Amino acid sequence: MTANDWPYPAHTVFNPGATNFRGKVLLLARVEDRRGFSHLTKAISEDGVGNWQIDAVPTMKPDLDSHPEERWGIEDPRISWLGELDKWAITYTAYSRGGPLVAMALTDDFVNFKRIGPVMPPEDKDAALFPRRINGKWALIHRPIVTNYVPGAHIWLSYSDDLIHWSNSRVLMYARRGGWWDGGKIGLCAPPLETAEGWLMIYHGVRHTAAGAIYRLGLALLDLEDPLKVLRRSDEWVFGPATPYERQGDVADVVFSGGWVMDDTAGLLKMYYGGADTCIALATASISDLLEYLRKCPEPKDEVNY
Ligand code: BMA
Repeated sequence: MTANDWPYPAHTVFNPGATNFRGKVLLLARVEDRRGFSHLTKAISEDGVGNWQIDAVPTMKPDLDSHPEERWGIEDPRISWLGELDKWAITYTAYSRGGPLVAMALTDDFVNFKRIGPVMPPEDKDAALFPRRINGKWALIHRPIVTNYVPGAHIWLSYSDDLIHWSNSRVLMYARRGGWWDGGKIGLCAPPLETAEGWLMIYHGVRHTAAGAIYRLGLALLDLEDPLKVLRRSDEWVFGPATPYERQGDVADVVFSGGWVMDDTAGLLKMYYGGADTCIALATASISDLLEYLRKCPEPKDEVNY
């Protein structure tokens, strides 16, 4: 989908969250208006490929009266189904005057949203919840940025009893350095997916070049009961900008995924992503291929030498 498919004027549509919803696929797209601010709008499809039914008006707009931290828009949602609460949690970037932060909202119908509000202060984004408690706690992956001291944008994990208060924060995965495809800056893409072998994690890595940044995706596998234990991490990226709609647009050479849905009968993972911050695209992979690939990836014992 592009802005041309949208039922109301929009500059770009990209970086959607995704979930299975009442037997269909639901995307919550980031829609950027001509001021430059984003809101979220849902699109629903029977097969997750075509014939998208898009809301005629924005589904979730910044709520400036109660949530001034949403002043410059809400961006890049991730959707996690929380079976325990019978609700979906949406984690998104609220672009505040003090910088981007992680905010959270709950819904059971994608019509009404109950905001929990900011859960991580700036600068922090690329957050998603695990779908269930782990050892009695909710767990959130997020990506703060450090500009002084030791620069780098690494992926962190924090825990909570109530989804509101977060603590026990630890680095889950360091960005590599130097020439690596994920040297300097990494961030979670879609929410972690539970498999028999571990939590499947997909993340973006940014490589800064003379022509600008390249956003590509890599894979990792986390221990089911202690996700801080990274069992596998791909040395190589597995998905990068290749087609014209990934290479050209508002921000060239970007693939950025916020959601995937699993088709259990076909064993197929459908990954929805933004191309060049301008369109929404779909890529599929067989889950068994991904796990087989990860089994051959190294155990990341050697992080200090990245
Ligand atoms: C990141 C996020 C994404 C965007 C990407 C590339 O920092 O803001 O929304 O797709 O940059 O521009």
